[in-house]
Amino acid sequence: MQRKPDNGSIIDAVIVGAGFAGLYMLYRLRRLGLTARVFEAGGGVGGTWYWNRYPGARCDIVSMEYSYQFSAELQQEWEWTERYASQPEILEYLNHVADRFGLRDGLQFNTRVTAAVYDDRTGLWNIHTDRDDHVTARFCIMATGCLSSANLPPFPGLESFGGTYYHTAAWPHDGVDFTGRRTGVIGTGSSGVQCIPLIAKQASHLHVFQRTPTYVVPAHNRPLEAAEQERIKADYDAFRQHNSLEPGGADFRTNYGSVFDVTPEERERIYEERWQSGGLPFMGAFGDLMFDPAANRTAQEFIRNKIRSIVKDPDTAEKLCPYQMFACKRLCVGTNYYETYNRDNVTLVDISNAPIETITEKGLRSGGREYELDSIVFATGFDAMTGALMRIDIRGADDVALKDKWAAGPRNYLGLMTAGFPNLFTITGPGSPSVLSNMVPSIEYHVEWIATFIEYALGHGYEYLEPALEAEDKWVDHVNEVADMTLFPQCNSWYLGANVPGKPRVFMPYFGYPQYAEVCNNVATGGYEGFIMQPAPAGE
Ligand code: NA7
Repeated sequence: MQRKPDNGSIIDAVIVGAGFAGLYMLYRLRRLGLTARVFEAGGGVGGTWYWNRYPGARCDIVSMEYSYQFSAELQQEWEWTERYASQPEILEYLNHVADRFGLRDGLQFNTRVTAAVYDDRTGLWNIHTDRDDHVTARFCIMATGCLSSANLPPFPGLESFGGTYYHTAAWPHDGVDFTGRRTGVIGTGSSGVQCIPLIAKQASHLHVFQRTPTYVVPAHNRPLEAAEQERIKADYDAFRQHNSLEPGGADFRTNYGSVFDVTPEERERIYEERWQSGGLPFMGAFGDLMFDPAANRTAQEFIRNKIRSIVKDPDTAEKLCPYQMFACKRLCVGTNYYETYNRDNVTLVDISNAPIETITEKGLRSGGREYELDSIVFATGFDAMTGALMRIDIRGADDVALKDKWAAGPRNYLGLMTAGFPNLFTITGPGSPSVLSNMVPSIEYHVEWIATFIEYALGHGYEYLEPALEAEDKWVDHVNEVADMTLFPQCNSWYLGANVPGKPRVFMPYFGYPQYAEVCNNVATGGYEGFIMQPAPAGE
């Protein structure tokens, strides 16, 4: 059913989401002289950084890289205080960006987009919200984020729980005090790894319920020295340019040589050096780590040995040892993570063979035993990459639902547009480097690409943009071929949708930021090959 727009006028674009992507998209469209409105479910800017306020929440990409580069002035004037920015600091940064670039009047908070419906007659999108907004726009741009739809598995009995419970991705704004509380954390991905050491310091006892152990490398977070910051700022462009050529678009100091080019002693030395310097660049130690299982096993063994050397109780250490491919689930970056299991008030419960049967009034039951808890923290992750899109009733040409088109997994061209949904863009959607890259440069790349495409199209009298089905099919095949060359698809990760029961098992991100950017640059400079561009439908 068609509904009338609230004010009868047509705007150029609706943007869904006010995180890094939505804010910058608004800025770029305004610079083109276009009208745009941003709807955001949260009560402020920030996207995933608005919601994920759990103790210890911080980015695992260093702050000098996890930041916008579109404005040289912004880059120069903003001072990060730590090597890895905490959630509050990132939120402060995004609020500063919203103010500095005068974006606030384009943002509408506490408003969830419920439906986006394309009108074949007019070539316009009708966007509806839970606050009864009905807006008509030429373009609909999904800046909905990759990790924004929280995954709370349907544990039976949750409603009977007599204590308090929280999801890491919907954390109370005034914080939670676990002092004196018997607490359980379910989940040991990045969120669990970050919050467990801090909750352990407060709780009277902490039970960690672990289904799959993950590889955790130390962050070695520290204050960011002024000299270090100044050195980068002296030639920020060169720093950014260098990083954009890395596979993940971030400075992993990638060594493209093989694990087997060096002696076992040299390999150990290199791993140790990476372990001591900390963070995700551990993945850059050798070029074949994510391609050759034998190479990968050497990193696995190094980390398992580290766990055994840190964790005093051999039984607990063994339970913490992962055996899946290293980093094929997102590598976690922690602070005192393994050390926390040496505390007397922390117990690791291996639920790999004894899933949580039910939440009870007093706690939860697993393996036939009841654990009494005052608080439960669900660190159970996200319906990643597609979850936020699927929550919106998106209908394209001929009233086809995106849910139906993507029932067997997402399909699109360049991760940017999907056939049958004209003028609908996704920023860092599946089929693009997104979560396998430094998100902020990937977002900026997409925003600039989309803005340039829209400018080009409107300049040529085209108001109808859609990828050709053939181009889309080829791109989907290519994304899969590239993924299959790597070890990433080889374990149950959220990259594959494996963490959400019933979700189709498809590897969603594209591996290789520089290669991806090259393809997209060529498509643009070649006159947008693979896209259908036409004048707007005549309408009524
Ligand atoms: P993740 O990485 O998806 O981790 C979720 C954790 O929750 C993981 O250990 C899961 O075990 C566990 N989980 C999920 N469902 C269940 C059930 N039903 N029972 C027990 N345990 C469960 O999410 P995060 O929030 O930690 O991190 C997401 C990304 O945010 C991260 O990768 C960074 O990019 C930032 P599993 O491994 O599936 O066996």
